Amino acid sequence: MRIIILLLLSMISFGSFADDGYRLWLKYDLIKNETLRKNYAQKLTTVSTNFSDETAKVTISEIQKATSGLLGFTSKTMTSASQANLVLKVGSIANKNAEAFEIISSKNQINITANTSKGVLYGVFELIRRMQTLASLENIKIASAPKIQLRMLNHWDNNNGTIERGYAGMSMWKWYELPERIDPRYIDYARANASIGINGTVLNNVNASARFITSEYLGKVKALADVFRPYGIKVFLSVNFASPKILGGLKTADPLDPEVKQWWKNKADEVYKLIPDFGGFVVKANSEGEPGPMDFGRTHKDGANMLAEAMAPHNGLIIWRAFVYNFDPKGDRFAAAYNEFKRFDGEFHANIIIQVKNGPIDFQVREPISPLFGAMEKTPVSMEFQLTQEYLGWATHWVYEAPMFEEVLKTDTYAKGQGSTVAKVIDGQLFKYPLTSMIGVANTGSDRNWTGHPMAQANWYTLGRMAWNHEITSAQIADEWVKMTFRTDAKSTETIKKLMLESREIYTNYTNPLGVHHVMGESHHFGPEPWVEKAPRPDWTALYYHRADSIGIGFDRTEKGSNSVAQYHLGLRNKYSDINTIQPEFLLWFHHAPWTHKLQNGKTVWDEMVTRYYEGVKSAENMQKDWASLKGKIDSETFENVEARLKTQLKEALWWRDASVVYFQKYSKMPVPSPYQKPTRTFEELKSLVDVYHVR
Ligand code: GCV
Repeated sequence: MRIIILLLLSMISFGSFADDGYRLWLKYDLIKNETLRKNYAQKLTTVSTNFSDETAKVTISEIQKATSGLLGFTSKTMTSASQANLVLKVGSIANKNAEAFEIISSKNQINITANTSKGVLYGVFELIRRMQTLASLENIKIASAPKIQLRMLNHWDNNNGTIERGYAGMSMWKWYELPERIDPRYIDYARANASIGINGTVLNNVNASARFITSEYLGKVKALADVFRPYGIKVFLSVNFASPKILGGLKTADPLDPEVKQWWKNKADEVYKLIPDFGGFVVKANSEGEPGPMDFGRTHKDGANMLAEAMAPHNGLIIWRAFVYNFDPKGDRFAAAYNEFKRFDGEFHANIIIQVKNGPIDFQVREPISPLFGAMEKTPVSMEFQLTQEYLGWATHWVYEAPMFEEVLKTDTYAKGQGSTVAKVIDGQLFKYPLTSMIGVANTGSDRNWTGHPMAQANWYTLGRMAWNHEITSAQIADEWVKMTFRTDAKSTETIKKLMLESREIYTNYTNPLGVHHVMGESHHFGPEPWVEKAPRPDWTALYYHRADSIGIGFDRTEKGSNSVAQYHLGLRNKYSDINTIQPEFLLWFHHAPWTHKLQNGKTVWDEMVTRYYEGVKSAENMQKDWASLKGKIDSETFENVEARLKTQLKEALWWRDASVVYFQKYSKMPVPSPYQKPTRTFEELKSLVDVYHVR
């Protein structure tokens, strides 16, 4: 019997088992090290709680799942703390944050205490994470509290089951089955989110169908809210600004119209009657064809404040997106959001958050920060990251996004002198924002492994962990995630971490070196299409951004050009303004650099661009080699899945490289520098490859 068990254990640890990835990072496979297991077990044989709400039930259930999987027995519940090893307690702790927790362990006991049951749940997940990563439970003394209040996913899911920019199947929300049937997946979704501190979910696309706030749909939304509540997750909805017309039959949706105001008030009352802890509305207004207050000669401020008034009696939030840009032939899309919102700073109601995208253009591969971070002193602004890889190779390219988020959060806005980082803006420290939030556009779908690319699960994981504590580095997050997800030997763990940490730069090199941006396929946003010169709007072309000509390449945003750089505080402006000292990664975001301009490494812009395209491809090839070393070290299903995707990635990296080099060479007229070989495919051949994606 012992032999069979050992055999089974070794099969688990050496990856002979297939794993479909459904369990995400919450894998509770038996810990092989017997001493460690016994050590953990001593502290977890029995558990007690001094609270008995719905959260208590899911907390105990999670402890029992974890112990039975990791340790091979199920913790017994005790009625009194004196009989228990694991004591879960709602009490008063030093940090008054409702989500904070403390973990203190002594020889045979662990105490997790929090001000609320939700805080205890987070503490329990921290404890489980420690066991999953095989960390010691001896003498723990942890006090933890989130740095950001609202840590949220935004699903761009439509009510017909499709997901805008979704690459992992269809929507997980089965609207046609709700409210009667609760898919068990909803519970696993809530567990996964709670385990990383995510406490809000916007269920639907910001390009919102008005249907989501009909009585019919609100009943369905309530069913989901009831599932998520014990896990501390609040539900939000994106709303269509024209709803009073579409649903209410009113003649207008003018935010200053008394009937419109009343319509929204009634709607808010209806929502809160059903879902008393409803989070709020997210609004994309007057952006990319969505309706908004400007349709009626009003402003973003008028629209947001009107909705905020309707929600205020219920403590509901309005999250108003700053992603707005009208085409201005003399302007620069880069500057649009700042121009629109800066002037209203301080004039928004107290329950409004202005949600700013990561990047003044649109979640590009590498963007400088939005100038709005650091500009809004009296209005809370929040960070919108994009987890789904719209511009990062969908689900065939491996891009671990944490280094990108880290880079952005650490960027200094210089708003109040040196050290005024984006992190300090959005966590409220810098301007004392009363509301703080970080959201990620979700990368989940109905695929069995949730995210399509198995490694993209790490991006979801990152959002939660960074929103809780933006001081954790991307390397630390990778370390946790790999250990929890793969539980493999130390060398393999290091290999996967290395691949993760390098992946974003590799992708950037073969797609958008030196700050080239918005050169992806038109509308579907996949693959290279730098030659797009005509689109429904000029600022949807590639040419608008790269501006390649016989002299050089890049968008001049200095004072000689659009002067958008002036929207930054001086410290940052200086970093970007000088073509000779700017970090090469941002060069073409701010300068129209001559092809022959010499970078600090002595190479010309053209040579450095070409080098990066080629080196990016070479690195993509190396990713395959590194991955191959993991055969037998992780489960075979994930191994083969990633192995295949890496092949596609390399094929597409070559496509990006060749298409970009051949196209830009038409302008530079410079040779491909040695030791690199000129692409053999013709421009026409490369151009035609994109058609495959256009018919999707
Ligand atoms: C939801 C980009 C995307 C759109 C998205 C929009 C937004 O333009 O391509 O699909 O729409 O951003 O964030 O509103």
